Order: sequence, then C-alpha cells, then structure tokens
Amino acid sequence: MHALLVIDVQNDFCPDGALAVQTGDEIVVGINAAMDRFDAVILTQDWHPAGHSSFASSHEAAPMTVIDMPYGPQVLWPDHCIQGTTGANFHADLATGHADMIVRKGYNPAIDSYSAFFENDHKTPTGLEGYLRSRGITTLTLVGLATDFCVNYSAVDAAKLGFDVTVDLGLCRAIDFDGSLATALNGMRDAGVALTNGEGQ
Ligand code: VGL
Ligand code: ZN
Repeated sequence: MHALLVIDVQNDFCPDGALAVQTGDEIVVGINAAMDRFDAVILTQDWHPAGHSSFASSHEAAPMTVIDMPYGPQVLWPDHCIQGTTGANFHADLATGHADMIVRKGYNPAIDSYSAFFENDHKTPTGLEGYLRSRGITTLTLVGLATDFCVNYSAVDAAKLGFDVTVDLGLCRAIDFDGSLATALNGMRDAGVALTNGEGQ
C-alpha cells in the first residue's frame, strides 16, 4: 500500500502568508492530480496555539534567529498557522476531499513539530506511524511545504521507521534559510530517502 503524504499546504506557507514560501502555491494543481494514483492520501496541518514557543514574538527576538530549547536548537519563526485562523487553513484549491486522514502537529505550546511523525524532541509521537501501519501502508511519497523543514523532517523520520520513502521535489518548495535546503537534501539522501522530480509517482 502506497500513500501520498501532503505536508502543510496551508495559506501561511503560500505567497502573502505569514511564513511565505516562494511559489508555494504552484504545487497545488500537481498535488491534486497526483492524489488519484495512491491507495491513501494523508494531509498534515501545522497547528499552533497563539503564543507558541517557536514564535519569535514569544521570546522578544527577531524572526529567523535560533535559540536553544531543552530539546535542541530551534529557529524562531514569525507567528504562523495559528489554530482556527485563515492562515492555518489549507490552500483553497487543495483537494482536501480526497484525504483519508488529516494529521495536526505543533499544538504542544512548548515543543515545535516539523515532522509528521514526532515532535522536535524526536520522541513524542503524533500517532501517524500507528495509523499507517494499521492500514498496511509501507511506501510513502511526500510532497508539500517546506522541502527543507517539515517535508525533510517527516521524510527522514519515515525512513528511520522503516518506510520506503520518496520525496517528489517537483511538488515541494523550500524556505532555504541559511543553507537549509542543501543540508536537508543531503540529510534525506543519507537517510535513504529517494529524491525524484516526477509528478507524484
Ligand atoms: C514549517 C517552519 C515552521 C513547515 C512549519 O511546514 O515546513 N516550517 N513551521
Ligand atoms: Zn510551524
């Protein structure tokens, strides 16, 4: 069983959003078209309470600086994907009706969660692993936003958990902050993630 995992295709990561990823909206049409080719479609949604500890505004710091948290270094982001806001909604054109499951993450005020599988302490599970295993899903293709953060962390965790993982870079877009894209691509390759540029195969 092969699932398409669509990471964080939300308004705040699209042009004009609070944490806009350049041309983030361009991938929506291709993601919708890919959905039919999979046994299951799972969406993730970044879903932070107001005042989340990953927000620069919570630390009186400038966005895109890095601080040490109990679980390791944390980039401080502009306020984004606040629960119940328009920015946290999926892009209006995303075919959310095709999704079997929506996984929300980042709701714990004290810990960020880039990965769809574990919070940034690399320990606290979201429950997605159990869902996939109970449905007999062994193979995953990841697409979405952003290549170098949530797609990267999700893909590496999935590979570590033993799933057969492909990231379709044609259907992803990156933040690319301080070399983060190159680091992410190397890290994914090292973890055994296949990187392709085909439309969602
Ligand atoms: C993301 C930064 C903060 C992402 C989420 O979806 O890649 N990046 N929260
Ligand atoms: Zn976030």
